[in-house]
Amino acid sequence: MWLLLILLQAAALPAQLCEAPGEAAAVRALSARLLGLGAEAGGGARPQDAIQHRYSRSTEVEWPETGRLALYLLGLRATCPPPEPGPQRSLVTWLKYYLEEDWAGSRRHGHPLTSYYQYSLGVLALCIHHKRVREEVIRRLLVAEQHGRFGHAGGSAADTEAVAVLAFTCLERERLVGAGLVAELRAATRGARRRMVEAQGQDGFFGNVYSTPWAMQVFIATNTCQTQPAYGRAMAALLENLDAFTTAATMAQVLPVLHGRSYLDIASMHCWEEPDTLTPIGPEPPPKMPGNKVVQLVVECHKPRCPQRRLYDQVVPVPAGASLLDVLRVAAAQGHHNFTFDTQDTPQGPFLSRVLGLEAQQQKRSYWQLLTTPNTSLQMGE
Ligand code: B12
Repeated sequence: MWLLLILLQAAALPAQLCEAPGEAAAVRALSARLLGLGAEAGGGARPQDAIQHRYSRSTEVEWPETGRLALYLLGLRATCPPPEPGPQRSLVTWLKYYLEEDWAGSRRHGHPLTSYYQYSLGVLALCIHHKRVREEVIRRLLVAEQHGRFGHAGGSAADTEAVAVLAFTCLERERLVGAGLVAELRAATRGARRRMVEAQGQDGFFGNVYSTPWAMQVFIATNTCQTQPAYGRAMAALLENLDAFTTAATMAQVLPVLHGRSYLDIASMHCWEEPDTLTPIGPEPPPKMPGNKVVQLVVECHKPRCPQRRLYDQVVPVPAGASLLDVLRVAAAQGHHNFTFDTQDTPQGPFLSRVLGLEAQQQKRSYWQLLTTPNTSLQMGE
């Protein structure tokens, strides 16, 4: 729900430079679908009450929640809360603390306890709240960017790179760092933008469809959206593929861009009442495909965790339109081959957390990767 808040106010921002050409109806429909998801997930407690409760309960941190708190604070600010001292003040302090924990973790382990993606979100959210961050904390991100340390095993670094560069641009724009560091951040931003343009795919995407909105925010935030042809190509590709954005998290990442906005605009929003004219649209059931298919479901786990590499290899008959999640459910229901799995709900959808009793361990940076033969990483499992 907190992701949603950033978007609803998009219309209440100052003059627009990078607006999506045409397609206003499709963009509005996407906003209405996100509103529908928010209404579904909203349930009882208001998100701000739940968050306040969580952070007032204890002073002990089990594991930093840098990214979630950063996103929440960005969303909260975008809803134009009453001026400080308000609830956001203590949350900003928590975020600063989490970021420090992540920084200390990165010195010990060579990477933040959460991830560089969450670390970047933390720096960005603090910057949007005009909070200074120690130079050493910023330098950590800068050095990671300069040395290409943003990738996850088997995953693209495009999303993280873009969020980090947005954070750099914010620090520069809000004048929260000294002249020497500004020059370095500016150089890193320029370099990253050039690499994004060079790596743009034939399909118009920077990375894939989901990382493209983040990359486009970089062009918006650095006022290069109008002069850079790669931005126009990416926008055209995005408008052709809006159906790919079905989860709250991905919708929240794409909608600002479709309004020609970046998260940096939150820092200078003009707040006023908006007419409430958007009607939520509930999620549509996926279209039914006739017929059946068989899927070869293989589970592998590497040493040292598993002495035996291949843990499962069975054929699973499913309806033609079945998602990976459907396949896993059918395999589990088959029972006689003892297949089991578990998922965790995230704003991104159900995250596969346990297979055959083996749990993904965030703290040990192990996770279940979804591949299709021979070795292609899936973009989604639903
Ligand atoms: C970091 C990251 C990961 C890490 C997460 C653990 C960690 N150490 O942080 C790891 C490497 C494990 C990971 C795995 C995968 N990821 Co990932 N991931 C990200 C990234 C860069 C940041 C997520 C984050 O921290 N968000 C901020 C925090 C505060 O929000 P959160 O909701 O708490 O985040 C959690 C969930 O997002 C979850 N998560 C991460 N990835 C995915 C993917 C899916 C499908 C789901 C349901 C959940 C999920 O882990 C996050 C940390 O706990 C995003 C980029 C983006 N644009 O969002 C891609 C992203 C979410 N991942 C993506 C994908 C495709 C995957 C994989 C399916 C890749 C694969 N083929 O195996 C797997 C998930 C497999 C599974 N077991 O279900 C896509 C999702 C696209 C979509 N359909 O919505 C994204 C958008 C990247 C992209 N541009 O394609 N990912």
